[in-house]
Amino acid sequence: MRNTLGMKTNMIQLLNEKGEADEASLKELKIDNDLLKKMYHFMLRGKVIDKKFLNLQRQGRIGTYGSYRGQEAAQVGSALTLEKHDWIVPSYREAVVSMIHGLDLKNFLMYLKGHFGGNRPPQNMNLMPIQVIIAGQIPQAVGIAWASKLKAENSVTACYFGDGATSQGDFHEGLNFASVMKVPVVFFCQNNQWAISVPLEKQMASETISQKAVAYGMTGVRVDGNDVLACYKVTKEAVERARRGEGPTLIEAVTYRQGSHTTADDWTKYRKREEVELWVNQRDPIARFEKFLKKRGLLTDQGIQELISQFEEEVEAVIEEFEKLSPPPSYEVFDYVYDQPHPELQKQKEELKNSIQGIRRDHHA
Ligand SMILES: Cc1ncc(C[n+]2csc(CCOP(=O)(O)OP(=O)(O)O)c2C)c(N)n1
Ligand SMILES: [Mg+2]
Repeated sequence: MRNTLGMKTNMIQLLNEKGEADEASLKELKIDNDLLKKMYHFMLRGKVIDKKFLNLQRQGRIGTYGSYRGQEAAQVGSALTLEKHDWIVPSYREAVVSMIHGLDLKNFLMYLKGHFGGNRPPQNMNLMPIQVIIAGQIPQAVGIAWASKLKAENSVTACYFGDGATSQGDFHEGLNFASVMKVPVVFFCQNNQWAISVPLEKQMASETISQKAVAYGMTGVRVDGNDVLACYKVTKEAVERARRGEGPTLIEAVTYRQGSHTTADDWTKYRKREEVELWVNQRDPIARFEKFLKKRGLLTDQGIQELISQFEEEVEAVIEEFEKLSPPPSYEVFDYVYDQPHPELQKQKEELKNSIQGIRRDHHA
């Protein structure tokens, strides 16, 4: 059996591509109009930010950038089920998740602009730094969840990663440990069907990612990742199970990366234009949600334009303010390695500082 996306079943969907929702589930989940609008605002804001950042990279104003366009529903639907005291352990593609959890745009810009402190989330936020090592964050997330279990903090850890990460040893070790120790963790895999230029079928022989949960004795769920309502439902249920002490869940959110892997990549070299166009023109998560919201009388074309302008102004203002800052001195590179300063690194930092000052003196002489 195939669903409206033409994909294999067992994929949970609450909102179809015509913009029709399963009203009974909405009621059951207590999704009211305010929450629907909140979901939409975060998705649209994410889209505006993503577009702006791609342009900034093209203009040489930030470093390499990895677009998350097309994955907004998976990120917003899942992140909105978490409490502030829950932990988020992201990869590099979850900017929207991190911002929902409280990370401000300025912090994200600092990272993209290469500030050494830019990948250090504020101390009062239960958010881990961006992880670029594929799957490296999975055992770390399990450790965090185990610690919060031992401390009886009642917090849940949401660990995000891509389809490619499921081929790494860290994924399997992490899931096994989490299940054996029954730790409160939700593994949220954004299956965007590509690991740079490697398609899913070339990196695994199993039919789905969610079925891998069976081997570890945990719940596995496959969800339409372009359906914000379904992503909200399955994550909410997984978070509740974890909070009740019933252990981890593996969620596979089936979605699609509409753009290139990063600005250092060119998807035209390995993907068919028709495939990309299908997902961009017919399966876009934001367009689908807009259809639904319009039918419900919660959104108009004019309203969309007003929101876009509002978000654009907000982003412009943050960028303008940020670009007034001078770049960080190079010796700051030593400041973010260890929690406490290390004498050898301190020595190296002083050396670099002195040599920079020496260069400046020679330059001015
Ligand atoms: C351990 C490791 N191996 C290889 C890489 C190079 N690399 C960077 S992104 C990537 C693909 C990851 O694909 P996926 O997990 O599906 O995430 P996506 O980029 O699609 O969100 C690879 C192989 C890396 N960063 N870390
Ligand atoms: Mg991927």
